[in-house]
Amino acid sequence: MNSLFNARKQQLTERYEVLISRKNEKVPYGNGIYDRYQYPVLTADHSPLIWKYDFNPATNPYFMERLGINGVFNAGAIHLNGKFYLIARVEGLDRKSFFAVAESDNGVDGFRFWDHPVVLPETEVPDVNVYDMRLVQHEDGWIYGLFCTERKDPDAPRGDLSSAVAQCGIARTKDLITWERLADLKTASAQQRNVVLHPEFVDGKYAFYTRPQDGFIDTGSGGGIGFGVSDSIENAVIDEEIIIDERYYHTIKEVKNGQGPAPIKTDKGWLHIAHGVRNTAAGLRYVLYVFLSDLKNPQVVTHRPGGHFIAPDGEERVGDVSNVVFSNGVIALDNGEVYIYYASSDTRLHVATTTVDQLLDYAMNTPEDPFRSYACVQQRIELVDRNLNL
Ligand code: M1P
Repeated sequence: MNSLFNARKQQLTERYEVLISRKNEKVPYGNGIYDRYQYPVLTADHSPLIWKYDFNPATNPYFMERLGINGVFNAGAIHLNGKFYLIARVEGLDRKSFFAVAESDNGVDGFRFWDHPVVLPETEVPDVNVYDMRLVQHEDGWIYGLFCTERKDPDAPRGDLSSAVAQCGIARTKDLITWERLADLKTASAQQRNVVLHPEFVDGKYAFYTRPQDGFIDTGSGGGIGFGVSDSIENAVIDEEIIIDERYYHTIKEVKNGQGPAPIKTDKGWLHIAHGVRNTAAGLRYVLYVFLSDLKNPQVVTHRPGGHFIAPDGEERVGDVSNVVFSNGVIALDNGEVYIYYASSDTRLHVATTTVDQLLDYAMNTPEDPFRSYACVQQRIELVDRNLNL
C-alpha cells in the first residue's frame, strides 16, 4: 500500500509542478483590441494537492482525494509590490465556493495558490455561499473585497430548496491575509449581485455600481447596472439607486448585465468592463462588453461601443455553465498594460492582455449599436465606402 501511496503522490506532485511552471504564450492574430492566451491561468488542477489529499499514508493508503475542487473561476485581481494577485472563486465538489489567493510574477502564467484559502469572517447571519469578489484599492487606504453572499430565501415556498437571497458582502484588508468583515450593503432591492466599489470618493461618499434585481435569477424590473452612494462603508446604505447602463431589447444585454471589475481610471474617463446576458434556445449566453464614463461623474456614460468585447471561444464555450464568459478582475499597470482576467463557463480562468490606449481607442471609436438591422447595414456601408475611397 505504501508503494501505491508514494507512487501516486510523486506522480501527482510532478504533474502539478509541470502545470504551474508551464509557459503561456499569446495566441497569434488577435483582433487588435486584446490578445488571448494559449492556456487558462487557473483551473481546478491549479489547486494545491494539500487542499485535496490527506498526505498521511496511515490514514490515506490509496492517496485518495478527500476534498476535491470542481472549478476555479471568476477572480478579483490586484497588483501589489510588483506581483499579480488573483482572489479566485474556488468551488468544492460540494458546490460551496470560497476565496483563495494565487500569485504570479508576470500575470500570464506561474500562478500559484497560497497554502491557505481566505478565512472570511461571517456576519450574524452566516453566508451559505460566497463568490465573485471584486478587489478595489480605495483611496481611503483599504483594499476592499465586495462579493456576493447567498443565503436560503426564508420566504421560499415549502419544498423550494433553490431560491436564495443574494446580497453584497463587504470585507477589507491591507494584506489579503487578514480580513475584516463589514455589514452587508443595504439597498432597496430584494436582491443584489455584481456590486462593485468605485475606487475613489464621489462628492465625498463611497460610490457603488449595483445590479438591482427582483428575483434570484431574474432581474425582473431591475433595469441594468445601477449606481448609488453611501456616507459610510462600515454600514453602507444606498438610499437612491439610478440606472446608468440599461438593458435593451435585442442586444447582448437584453436579459441582464452587471459591472465587471472596478473601472480603470484614464485621462479620457473611467473604462468599464461589464457582462451582458441574452437568452437563447441553448440557455443564457454571457459575453463581456465595454463602456466609458465621465472622469468627474463616473455615473455618466459617455461611450458605448456596440456588441460584445469578449465572447466564449472554442473550449471556453463548454463547462459547468456553458456559453459564459465573466470578468470581475482587471489589472492596469502604470505603464499602460492591462491584464483582463475572465472566466469561461464557470469552470476556469483566462487572461487577455491589452493596453489602456487600445481600450480607449476601442471604446471611443467603435460605433454604438444602432438597434436595427437597416441601420447596421448603413453603418457597415459607411466603413466599406471609406475604405474603398482610400
Ligand atoms: O453562471 C454565470 C454567472 O451567473 C451569475 O451572474 P449574474 O448575476 O449576472 O447572472 C453569477 O453567479 C456568476 O458567478 C456566474 O458566473
